[in-house]
Amino acid sequence: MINLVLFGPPGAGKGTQSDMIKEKYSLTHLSTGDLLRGEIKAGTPLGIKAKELMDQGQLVPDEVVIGMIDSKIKEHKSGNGFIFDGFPRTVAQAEALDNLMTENGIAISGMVALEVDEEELTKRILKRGETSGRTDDQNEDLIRNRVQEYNNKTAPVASFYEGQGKFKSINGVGSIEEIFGSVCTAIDSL
Ligand code: B4P
Repeated sequence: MINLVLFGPPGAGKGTQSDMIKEKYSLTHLSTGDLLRGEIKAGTPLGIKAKELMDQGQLVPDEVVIGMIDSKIKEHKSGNGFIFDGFPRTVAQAEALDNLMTENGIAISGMVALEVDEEELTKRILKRGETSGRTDDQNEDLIRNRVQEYNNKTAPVASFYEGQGKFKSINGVGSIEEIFGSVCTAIDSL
């Protein structure tokens, strides 16, 4: 069983790589971004609140995303394992994830981080914004806010896994296939 955290700043390619990783290793893909966009589309009270924050480039409260992940872990824990994409995004979320995994008799195998510089991230997100319809993808100020939220609140999550000896970092710039090769090497070494 592999339980992987795929990590990196907004637009680093977490969603792109997750789609390929889940096929190769037959994992359950849990993306908090996708789950939140599902709530927005369904017009739920949670989705309405989340949209307000996401449209400002801010994180959604920890208890909301932890609650969503809790029910998904319970639902899929008998599978081959999980790929967590965009979660945990704060140290509080990382601690909660460790507790949820323990409660369910499983554990995180490791974190793989995609390293991408801010100029490249901005370029990718603006390009995606041309077709994604995502309101959080469409202007540079908003993207800067998202990167700032990442630097302040999310980057420390890497040290959390480094402290547990479960951290691997790879270059996230290059072709999607090249990066996938490096991701697989990192996963196989966990
Ligand atoms: P997410 O949905 O997680 O979005 P993301 O960080 O922008 O995307 P990702 O890194 O997956 O990029 P992608 O592969 O698509 O989060 C959105 C928002 O939801 C957050 O800002 C926050 O408000 C909220 N949220 C989500 N989870 C949360 C949590 N746990 N706690 C609190 N709030 C939370 O790649 C981006 C683009 O680059 C794509 O167009 C792709 O085609 C392109 N690309 C990918 N790889 C490339 C490569 N190698 N070369 C060139 N382009 C590439």
